[in-house]
This record gives sequence, structure tokens and C-alpha cells, in this order.
Amino acid sequence: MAEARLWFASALLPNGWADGVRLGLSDGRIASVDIGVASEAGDSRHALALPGLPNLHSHAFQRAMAGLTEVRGPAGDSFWTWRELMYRFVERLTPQDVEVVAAMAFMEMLESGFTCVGEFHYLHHDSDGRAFANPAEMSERIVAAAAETGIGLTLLPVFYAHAGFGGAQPSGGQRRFINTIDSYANLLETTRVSISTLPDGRIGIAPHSLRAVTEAELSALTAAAAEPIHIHIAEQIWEVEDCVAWSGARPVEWLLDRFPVDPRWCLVHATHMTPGETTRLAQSGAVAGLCPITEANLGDGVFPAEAFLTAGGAFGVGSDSNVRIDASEELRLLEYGQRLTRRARNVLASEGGRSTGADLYRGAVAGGAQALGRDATGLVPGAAADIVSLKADHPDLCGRRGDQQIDSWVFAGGSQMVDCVWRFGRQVVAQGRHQGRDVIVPRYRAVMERLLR
Ligand code: NGQ
Ligand code: ZN
Repeated sequence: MAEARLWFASALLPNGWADGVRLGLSDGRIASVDIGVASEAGDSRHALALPGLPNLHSHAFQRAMAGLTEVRGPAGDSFWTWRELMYRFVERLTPQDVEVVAAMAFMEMLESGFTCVGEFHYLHHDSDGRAFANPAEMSERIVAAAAETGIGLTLLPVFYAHAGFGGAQPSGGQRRFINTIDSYANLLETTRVSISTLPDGRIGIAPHSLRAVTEAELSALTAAAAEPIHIHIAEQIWEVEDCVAWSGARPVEWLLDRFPVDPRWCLVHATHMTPGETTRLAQSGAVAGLCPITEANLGDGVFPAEAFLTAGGAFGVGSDSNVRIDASEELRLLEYGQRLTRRARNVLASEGGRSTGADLYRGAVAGGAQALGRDATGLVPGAAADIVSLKADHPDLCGRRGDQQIDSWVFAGGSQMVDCVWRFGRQVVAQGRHQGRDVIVPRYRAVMERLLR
């Protein structure tokens, strides 16, 4: 496999910023890190390097509905009316559509600075609810989109069986999602084979939510899992109230009381927690999967981030509904949600004198990697060569040093500042553009024109 030498004027290393950094890449990984060196002939020269940010939660197909659910209904709007529209949209998507839309979403993720994605994939069956001849047909479309765009994929095939707490019958709108424990096991095995064709692909287990699985199903799915386990939880108040009415316990409390929640787990949203639940979740070592743009768009609420981080909780960010795909904006909104509700500034920096953007970035790189089943991260020998460079000549980087550069990306310049992106050693973005953009966008446009006709 190709070897390459990249030289950066400065780079964020695990121990801090360094100037004059040469990364030797081999077989998709960082083989060597030289610090304080001048560039040489044969080096590819760049300004500023950061480790790529993992995107721990996405439903790629929802990219195609962006901007189409922003009209107020006759009786007001909520998460649940949005979900009705989403279910109606889902009915029309063919496997080919899903591949085309996913490639579009994955391309935009890479262009914004995300290098890996956890695709929480639940659209398994044909529009009439029947399984495809190949049960992993849809999963393979996601794998194909990852292969084309080069994004690092952790595919999270979703187990979905019920419409509400206590094993309620699924609704018609959910027919494309449904599996039994046996058909899910079969799906996982077929998907594993397909994932093994990707460079550095991973798989995880994803019970959709406590609404969609029973306690017995959750035990069967998770008991022996070595892989990451992702679940939506406590996103909406109505869901919390329904859980209490059914079980006497709140969702996060219910899960922590019954399951050995540990660092394998990623609890997506976990928006509505009491202080006690917040501390217990932080102490469990599980990752909180926060999706600030989607949580704002869907009217979910604000995650108790200050208490969770103070208690040592691990977190990462996800683009979830993909209504906007923007790595730096997820971090910005995570902090702004806190500022708006706490009426304070720099709420999520770890201590006095620390940079908020940089602390959030480091935290989300570590927590995101944990949630996606990826171990060595950062610009260190042995880690996957997942690298983002920023444009040296961007006005928002003028005169900035060290962590100020990340703060300026997160709070000022945003995604316009991304220059190049490498994923597993392959350069997929140059000057902010994905190498496949000229193919991926026209194909996406054609699918959208047909879908929205
Ligand atoms: C989903 N999305 O599975 O796409 C969910 C909505 C549900 C978010 N929660 C459906 N953001 O939770 O029932
Ligand atoms: Zn989700």
C-alpha cells in the first residue's frame, strides 16, 4: 500500500502543539512522527494538522429530507410529527437511492472534518416490509457509499421490533425496520462479511431504543457483545413519561439498574436525566452520543453537559438527522446550548485557563473513537492516519497560536477552514473539496429530482 510523507507547520499531538511535524504513513496508519523538523523534498506540505473528528451517530438517508420538515403543522409541530414525515419519506427509498444519498452525506462529513462515522442503520427491508433476497442488501449499500467516499465506517445494524415500551406491536410506518432476534443474527453475520471488504471497517450492535426492544431482547443482543453497543435514550420528555408510566423508572435509570452499562456502550442523546442519572452515567464509562444540531432541530432539549463533564463523563458528537453536516458546528452548538441556558461563557472548558473549543475537540475525538470501536487515535505512531488540515491563509487563523486555532475553527471560521482530509492514509479532500464531488453531487441531484417530483 502507498507510503506517504506529510509535513505540517504545526500539529496537535497528544502532548500538545508542535511545530515542524512530519508524519510518515504506511498501510493506512501513522508509522512515524518527527517533531521540530524542516520539510524536505518529497514531503507533501501543509499548514496545520488535527486528528480527524469521529461522527458517532448518523442516519445517512435523512440527509435527503433536510429542509423539507420546517413547515408548521395545523396543531403545531414536534419530534413526533417530524417522525411521521420521516416515515413517509422512508417508504419511497430504493436501495440505490440509499447508496446515492449516503455517499452524499459521507462526502459532506469528510469535507467538514469528520473522518469516521457510526451509521445507525435501520432501513433494512423493501417498501412492503418484506426482507430483500439478500437480507444485508441495504447494509451493503451503506458499505458501498463508505468505500466510494473513503469515510471510516462503523456500521451499526439496528434491531427494531416494537412501537413502544413493553413490546407494543410495530406500526405500519415501521415495517421496513423490523427484525426478530434470529433474523437480526443473520443480518449481522452477512453484514460482517461485507464490512470486512472495507479498509478498517467496524461493526456494532444497535438496539434502536427502549421503545423498540424488550428487556429480554436487549439481554439477548448485548449479553455477549464484544462490539460497541449504541442505543437512543431519553431524547424526548414524552418518552421519559411513557417509560415512567410503564416501569416506574426513567429511561437512563431503568437501563443502568438492569444492564451492565460500561465503556462498550454509547447512549445517544440521553438528554433528559436527573442529576443522579447524570452522575451514574458518567461513572459507567459509557459514551454520551450528543447530536446538538439535530437535538436543536427536533426540539429535544439541552443535555446536562456541565454536570456530566464535571463528573468525568465521556462524550462524542454525531450528525444524526444530517439536516446540516458540520463537525465544528456540532461542537459550537454543544457549548452555545449551555451558554444560553446557564447564562455564562466557556462553560464546557475543563478548568480555568483552558480553551473551550480545544477541550471539546479533544474530548469528542477520544469519546467518538471509543464509541466507534477504534482504539489508537490522535497523531501517534500506530493510529489510523485520520487527519484534517486547516487552511493557513484563512483570515480566522491570522496570528492564532496553539489552541486558539481550534477555538477559531469552532467558534469563528467553521467548515470553510477545512483544507485537506486523509482517512486511513487516503487523501479524500483537497482545498475543501472531496475528490468524488463531481460524480456524487449530480447523481444525488438526479435521485432527489425523482423522489420529490
Ligand atoms: C431515528 N431519530 O431513528 O431516526 C430517530 C427518530 C425514533 C432521532 N431520534 C425515530 N433523532 O426515535 O423513534
Ligand atoms: Zn438517531
